[in-house]
Amino acid sequence: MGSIEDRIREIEEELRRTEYNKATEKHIGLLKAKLARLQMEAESHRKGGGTGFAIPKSGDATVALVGFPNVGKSTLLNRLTNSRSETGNFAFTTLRVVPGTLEYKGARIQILDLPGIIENASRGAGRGREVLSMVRNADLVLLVTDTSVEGLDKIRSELYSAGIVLDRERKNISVKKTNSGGIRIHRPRKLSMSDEDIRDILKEFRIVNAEVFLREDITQDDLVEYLRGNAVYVPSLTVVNKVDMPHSREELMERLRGVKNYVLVSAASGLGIEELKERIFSSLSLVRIYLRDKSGRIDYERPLVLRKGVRIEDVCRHISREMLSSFRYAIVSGPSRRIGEQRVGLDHEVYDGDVVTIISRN
Ligand SMILES: Nc1nc2c(ncn2[C@@H]2O[C@H](COP(=O)(O)OP(=O)(O)O)[C@@H](O)[C@H]2O)c(=O)[nH]1
Ligand SMILES: [Mg+2]
Repeated sequence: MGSIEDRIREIEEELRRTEYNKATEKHIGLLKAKLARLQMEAESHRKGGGTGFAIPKSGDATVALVGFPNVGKSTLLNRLTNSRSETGNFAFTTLRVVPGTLEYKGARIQILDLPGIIENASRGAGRGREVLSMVRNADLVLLVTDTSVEGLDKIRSELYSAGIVLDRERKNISVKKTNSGGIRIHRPRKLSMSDEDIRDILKEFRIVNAEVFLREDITQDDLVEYLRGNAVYVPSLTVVNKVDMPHSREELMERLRGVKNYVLVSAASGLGIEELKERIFSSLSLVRIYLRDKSGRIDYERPLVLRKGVRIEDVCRHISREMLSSFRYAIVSGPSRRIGEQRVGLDHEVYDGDVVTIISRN
């Protein structure tokens, strides 16, 4: 039996060799569980470190540019933001994380240009690990490539190994370990996994006594991610750069088959950049709230920018703690209110473009 790293490599190799079908599905699930557990083990052996890269989040949201060297990330950052990131026609120009700010429709969006994600970054090669830890904190990942559309799968799987799950939501799962009684499973009405599948995966994580609560349909991946415990779920947008260069449109479309969310741009000429800004903005699901002050003035320049799903309570909390404790009611007009104005309480959900007046007790 070799080192943990060797065993990780072996399993990855086997996963690559194994074709996915109904007959191998179960086996693949178990391999992934084993892989996740080994990765956890390897993680705990490694030193923390890597804080040299940390850049504090700023603005209303953070977007990470991820891609192989030379696809044009730095050029793109310069095009989108006020920053001046070094560009050059050779690999690894960007050795540090370079932040910039995109101001768009009243929102301030932090964009991070990250050094190229290189092979096996998740296992600690090069400075990839630090880069990946920055990606974990992002609200949106831009997968940058050129018209060759190479490496997207590679990057996705590197991110996945680092616990960054793209374009899926966290599932409602909870596993409470018990001292005895075996595995008890509370199944939702519809569940594609059998009790045996669930037990086998738990066993890979050395769990033999537990209560498992599932409130929606899940897959093996969802369960492994939960048990591994470090998953973050981040949306992504694929940016195909350098479309100003000669290329076959037909072949490009063929290569992009199966890529759901993409934008074609040229960072060099500016082509597609406005559309990209709009897509970044909409992918972040930001909610801009315009506050009306006591004198009735509305600041249309500087909205409060929060995330979809926020309520009046969140709006108050963002203004100040006192605002929340002295809250009487709020008056809302705009998209969340069909006609005119409405008096609402703390529970009221606000929508992008709402105008809000907070009425306090004093
Ligand atoms: N033709 C063309 N070249 C580009 C474009 N964007 C970047 N480049 C060039 O590609 C090379 C690598 O760009 P850079 O931004 O340093 O890539 P990075 O390594 O991903 O940060 C440089 O020579 C850029 O001038 C583009 O849209 N079109
Ligand atoms: Mg660069």
